[in-house]
Amino acid sequence: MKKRLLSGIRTSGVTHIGNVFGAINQWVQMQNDYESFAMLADLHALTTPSEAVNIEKKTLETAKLYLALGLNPKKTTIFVQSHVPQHAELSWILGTIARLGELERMTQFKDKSLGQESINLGLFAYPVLMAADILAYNADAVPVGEDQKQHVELTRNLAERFNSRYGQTFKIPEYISQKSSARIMGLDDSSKKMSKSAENPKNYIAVLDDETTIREKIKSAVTDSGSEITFSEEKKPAVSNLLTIFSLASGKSVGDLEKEFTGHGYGQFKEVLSDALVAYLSPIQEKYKNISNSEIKNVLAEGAKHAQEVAGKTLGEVKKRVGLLQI
Ligand code: AQP
Repeated sequence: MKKRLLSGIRTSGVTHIGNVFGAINQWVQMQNDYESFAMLADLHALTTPSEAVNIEKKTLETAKLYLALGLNPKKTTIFVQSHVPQHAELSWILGTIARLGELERMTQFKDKSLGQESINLGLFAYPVLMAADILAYNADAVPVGEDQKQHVELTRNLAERFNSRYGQTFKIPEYISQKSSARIMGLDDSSKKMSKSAENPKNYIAVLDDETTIREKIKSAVTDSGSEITFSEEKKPAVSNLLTIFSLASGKSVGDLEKEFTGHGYGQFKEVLSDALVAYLSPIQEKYKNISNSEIKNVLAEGAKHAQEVAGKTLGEVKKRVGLLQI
């Protein structure tokens, strides 16, 4: 029997190359070997209301990007989180075994709540919902960027706690990431990750950015002191990030790129990097344009049906385990 994979993206902001290199490309590679579930996390988007604007439009846009980036609905169940009510139900049950202290330690919560006057319960409970997303499918593998590692660890802890309290129910999922792409940094600040909620759009390259925008953003990307194009996360974090992006977009190794640009300045390096990004993103954008709303809605309807079946089975088992009345 194939192992199961589950992952997802919040349907807020724009999908950027960090999401693609850090997460989606792994799902595309793994869909041949795993029974795969790719979620559009619209309930998670609601936890930051200022970012959750045009959520319906963004859900359709992100779903189309899943297809354009290579997810195949015959191999991957593509579905919207809010179409599968079992996620919220399981989240409530897991919330009864999660501890306040462990949720307070989540760095994403600390970062996102910093400076906020009032913090909503959803933002605090986000990692419990994420645990429910994963455990509802009894996923073996969760391919995500490094920023989500702590949430997968919490999921493992909750699964173990549930199993020991109520009997063996959940598999313990594994966090999967690729070292080279697990943390793409912002173009405007190489000490912070590239992020869809960044205030400055020059922080990221969106998958749907046009050629002019890509060139402008790369031109204004920060670099480091000195003029050599060499990889050193400590000494040259910004240039190292650009080399990583270049390598992922072109398929060339970082070492080969260092050799290719020995003796060249940042200006020329950035121009050729822009060429590589345009060449990488253009065919994806072309595919995206050709996917109609009705086509993607059909994919999501099919996906919801299958996801509900699988998650429904898990929920039935969980309710029995915790002792809720069955009729
Ligand atoms: N910079 C990144 N490098 C590598 N992987 C990344 N991911 C996100 N940013 C990077 C991975 O993409 C998947 C979807 O994440 P998301 O929907 O949370 O997108 P985001 O850009 O991380 O969104 P926000 O709102 O700016 O930040 P957070 O993370 O606070 O929600 C995940 O697998 C993520 O690891």
